[in-house]
Amino acid sequence: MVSAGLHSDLIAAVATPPGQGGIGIVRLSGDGAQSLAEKVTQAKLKPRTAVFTKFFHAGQVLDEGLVILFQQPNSFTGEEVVEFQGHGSPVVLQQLLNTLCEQGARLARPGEFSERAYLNGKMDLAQAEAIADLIASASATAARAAMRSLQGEFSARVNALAAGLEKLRIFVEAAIDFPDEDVDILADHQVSTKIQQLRQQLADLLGQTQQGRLLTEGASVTLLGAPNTGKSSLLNVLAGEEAAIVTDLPGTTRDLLKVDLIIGGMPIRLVDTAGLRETSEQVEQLGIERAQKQAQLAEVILVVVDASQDQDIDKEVSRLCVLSELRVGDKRILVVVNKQDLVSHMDINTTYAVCHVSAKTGDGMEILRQRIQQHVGFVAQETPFTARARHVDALQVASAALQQAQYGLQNKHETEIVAEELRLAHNALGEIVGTVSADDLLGKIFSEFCIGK
Ligand SMILES: Nc1nc2c(ncn2[C@@H]2O[C@H](COP(=O)(O)OP(=O)(O)O)[C@@H](O)[C@H]2O)c(=O)[nH]1
Ligand SMILES: [Mg+2]
Repeated sequence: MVSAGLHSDLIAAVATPPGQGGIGIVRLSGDGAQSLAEKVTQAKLKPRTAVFTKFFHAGQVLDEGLVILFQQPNSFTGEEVVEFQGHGSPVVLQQLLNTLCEQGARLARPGEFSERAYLNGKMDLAQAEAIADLIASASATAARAAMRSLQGEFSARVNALAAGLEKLRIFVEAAIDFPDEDVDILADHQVSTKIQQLRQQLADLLGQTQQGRLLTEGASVTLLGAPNTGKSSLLNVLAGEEAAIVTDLPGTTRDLLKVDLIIGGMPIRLVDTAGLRETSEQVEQLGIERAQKQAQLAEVILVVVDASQDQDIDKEVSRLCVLSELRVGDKRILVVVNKQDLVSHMDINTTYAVCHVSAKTGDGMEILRQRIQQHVGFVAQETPFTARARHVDALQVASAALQQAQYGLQNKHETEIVAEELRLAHNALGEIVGTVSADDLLGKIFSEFCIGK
């Protein structure tokens, strides 16, 4: 971990969202924050005490408001921090920021306050990420889960596993360093049992982490089907607004149309696409190519068919799969039989997951929402914490390494391999919380934050 001293040049940023508001906050962090703030306010600041004062620039009053000093290390960043709470005018806040920058501060990069909090040991990496997740949370469920991550519940689970792994590594490394010991430590069932236990705990954590990732990052769902089956109508009903143009002319939708919605607390990006058919029309053909690409990327593909067309569903879906270059039987497919209002009976035979709806009457839409949720694999009503794809990847790396370690153990001559795989698993866990981290990883994580966080 980098020491505080290396990173304490003075940084400043507007911490409240852009636009007008009752209050606007400028945050200042680093060595000399107090003396700069006292110069700008001509007031004497006391730690954790709100001081009502004017903010000056070149003898002129810019604004007035509250100023609060937080002394090192008892602040968000762990450095000397001052918060200026003025009026929420973008112009005035910018002027205050300019004043601070003219007198020794510089503009903070996105996420730099959180990055410093991490570098100064105020929180680990997963907790810092949880701040961004909390700010971006799209539902109350996601916000609660992000808060639990921020409080360290996810990190604690990772750390517990890392501690177990560390103990095991010490044991195994000892076996390598002292090969002449009478007992062959690795032949002992203890190591195998322990690896098995860790694998189980890792699998449990991975399952919950995947749920947490869905809650944070959501899933991409694409509507696909022949023209006029009601894809755009379904998008409008699910979105609760007339986002897409609906007509009875085939070939209306050409561009991809994306709407963000929440289903069961989970963010979903729903994408409407051009109807699949053979066409010589150039623009429509380009739209169809986009539809194909989008379907490749989707986590769930809603293949929409028209109930009033008397057809073999499996055959129709296969035909659409060929048209869109998908594998027949693709597990991501959920067949949506639309226009149920036009048929009196339901006699449908298909090997796909299927759902009957009417975009016109709204029948079956609630079940469709549930099916989408199930198909994405989102099950937990109350997900214990938020997580990211990065965390899922790291846990998968750890899991694969433990499996390799177990193979190595079965082959008694591979003590070094067991040790190496355990080290890889341990490292992967360290990357999640940031005890093991590459600089480019940090840069990538914090650059996704907004400025002032
Ligand atoms: N009766 C009935 N008509 C529908 C339903 N859904 C869509 N339509 C009609 O089908 C036509 C094509 O709909 P649209 O959403 O544009 O289909 P798309 O080409 O797949 O996007 C329009 O005239 C819609 O009003 C439905 O559930 N029942
Ligand atoms: Mg359409």
